[in-house]
Order: sequence, then structure tokens, then C-alpha cells
Amino acid sequence: MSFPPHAALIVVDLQNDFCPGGSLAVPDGDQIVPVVQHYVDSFAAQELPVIFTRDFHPTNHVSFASQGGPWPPHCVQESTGVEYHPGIQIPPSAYHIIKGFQSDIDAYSGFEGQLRGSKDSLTLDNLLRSLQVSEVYVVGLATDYCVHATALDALKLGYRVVVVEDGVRGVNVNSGDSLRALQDLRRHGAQLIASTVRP
Ligand code: VGL
Ligand code: ZN
Repeated sequence: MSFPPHAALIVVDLQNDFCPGGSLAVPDGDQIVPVVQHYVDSFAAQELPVIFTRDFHPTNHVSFASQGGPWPPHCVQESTGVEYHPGIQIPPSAYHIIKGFQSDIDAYSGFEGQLRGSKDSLTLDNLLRSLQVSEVYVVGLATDYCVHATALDALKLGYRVVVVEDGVRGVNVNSGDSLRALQDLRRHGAQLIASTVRP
């Protein structure tokens, strides 16, 4: 499969805590790994940018129930839950965006994070612009939170957005949340596609 020259891949929060066995497990969250790997490998083979976003919370993060937030502790810095799912092979050329690292601010969208290791706190938008990206393909977890927020911000910032439907999975706190999230993205102009990867 070949992708357009100004495309980039964004892999949202494919981390242990969002996969079965993790503290905020997305049902079947790990089932997307082969689809994500296919896109990662295809983009890397074409020398197109591959960007991983990562929830990166301190122990006292505002989104945690202990602080009055909605979630159990998850993706705590230096825990195994914060690590990427071990089944995914990440090319050395990949970029990494961390988000939610300030205790008092939550960040669902990758566009609210910053490039790992960047001295001048580059944002995802800064990075994409510097790479002359105009179109993003989005896969990852969770459809109804961080995937939705990241894809919606991309649309608002003027990127063409393609969401791979079988490359995302949702939490569904209320049944149908993931479906509604995808419908909302389509309404805002995202293209939804199915991968050609067979399970
Ligand atoms: C997420 C809930 C809390 C996500 C992150 O990655 O979708 N969801 N923090
Ligand atoms: Zn979080």
C-alpha cells in the first residue's frame, strides 16, 4: 500500500495500561497491534513520518480518582503501564509526543503534548508543519477519548484526516461512545477507512 507524499501516521496511546491487563484497559485494545504494525512498517518503508503519542502522567495527576478525576491511575511515569505495548515494533526514526505530564492539566489530544526530547517544547502541530505534513492517518487507543480528541484537533488545524476503523478501539463507558466518536469525526470531515490487514 502506498501513501501520499505529505502523509504522516499518528499512533495514539498504544500503551500497556490501555490494553487488556492494564489499569484502564480498552476491551480488545491489543487486537489492533497487527493493523498498527502494518501501517507503521508501510509508512517507515516509504520514509514518511511515524509519530507515537503517549499518556505520561505523574502519580498525582488530576484525571485520577484520588484527585477527584474520572479515571483510575494509569500511564504513570516509570511504571510498566506507561510503556508502549510490547508487541509493537517501533522504528528508530519514530517521533514521540508525551502528554498529560503536568499534574494539574489533562490532555487527551496529542496536539496538547510536546515532542519528547525537544528543548524548545515543540508541539505536534510544530512537528507536522516542519515535516510539511498535510494529511494524517490515525490509529490507536482509545477511539472515544484520545483518538477522537487528536483527530478532531488535526481537522481543526486544517489537516486532512484519515481514521483507520479497525486500527482503533474504544472504552465505551456508555455503550455506543466509540461509534458516536467516529461519526463525529466524519461529520467534521475525517475519512474513515478499513485497513486491508486480515486478522
Ligand atoms: C485516554 C482516558 C484517560 C486515552 C487517556 O488515551 O484515550 N483515555 N487518559
Ligand atoms: Zn490519561
